[in-house]
Amino acid sequence: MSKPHVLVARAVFPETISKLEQHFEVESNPGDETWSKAQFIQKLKGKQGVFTTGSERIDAEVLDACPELRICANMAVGFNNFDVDAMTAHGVLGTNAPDVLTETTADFGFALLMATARRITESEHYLRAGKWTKWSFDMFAGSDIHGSTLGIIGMGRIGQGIARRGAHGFGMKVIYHNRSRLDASLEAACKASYVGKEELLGTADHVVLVVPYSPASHHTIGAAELALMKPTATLVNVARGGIVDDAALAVALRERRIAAAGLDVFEGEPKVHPDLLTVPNVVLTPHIASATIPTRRAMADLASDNLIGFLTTGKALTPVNPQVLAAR
Ligand code: 8YV
Repeated sequence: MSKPHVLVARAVFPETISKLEQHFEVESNPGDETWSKAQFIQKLKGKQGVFTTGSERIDAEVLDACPELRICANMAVGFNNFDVDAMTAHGVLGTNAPDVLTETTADFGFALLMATARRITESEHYLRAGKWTKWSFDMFAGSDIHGSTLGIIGMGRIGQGIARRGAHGFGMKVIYHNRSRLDASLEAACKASYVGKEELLGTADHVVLVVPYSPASHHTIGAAELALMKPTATLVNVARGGIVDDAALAVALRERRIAAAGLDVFEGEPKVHPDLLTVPNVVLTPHIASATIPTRRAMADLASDNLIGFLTTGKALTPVNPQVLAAR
């Protein structure tokens, strides 16, 4: 019996390709070439599965052009690159890679918060530029983390990880806003209190965004929300580009309407709004929150296990549209 055909859309660990090759005829992208949508569709034609990394859009155009496709396995917890309704209508399963990146991403969210509040990169740039000729009492004075109020918008697994770090490690008071309130035991574990979004924005010293992207969460933070924040507050986005209106944020930072921001994700990334590149009070990182080798291996393993499980036995570990499994 011939093996199913699978496309791996981006460069990944060689071991991931070897593992997939035990089960499938694999076409991969070892040079990590950037494919246009037309090239992607051309390569995907005739394949039953695709390994994606979160940046390849799977929509009706792709699905109509590739009727043999049965599964798209994302090496990412976020799956806003999937048009889930169109996939379900075409009987195509989507899978994501949750849990395995939770603690690594929460570590990074906290690191970005600390770098932002304590002006670590801004002061390093100053030193590297040879501008440090004399110490002064208020040089790069930032804001405290310990004992401050941490406001988390989006209290899923990663949000809870950041809350636990803040409450237990740094004695922060944690408030959160989420589509639905957590049950009492989870709130107790995170020492977190549920508040409305406006109250959170007006109260928190540090606001961290960990909400999934959808049309409903587009520009969760825009000019109006930034205006509610304290002028001393910081904002961190480790969620998705588009959750923050980057142009409005650049204005708020330049005019010091908030103190600082830390961004790992951007609207239209890898492009970054040019105004963000010129304001000093923002820490910018290139979407690396889950980037440790053990975690990226675990994400690649989970995505490949989903492909192997579904195409060989009809089962998947982490489906995002399980109705496709139920309909089989
Ligand atoms: C990924 C992420 O590394 O998992 C996610 O949703 O944002 C990151 O962990 C990125 O999407 C590329 O795979």
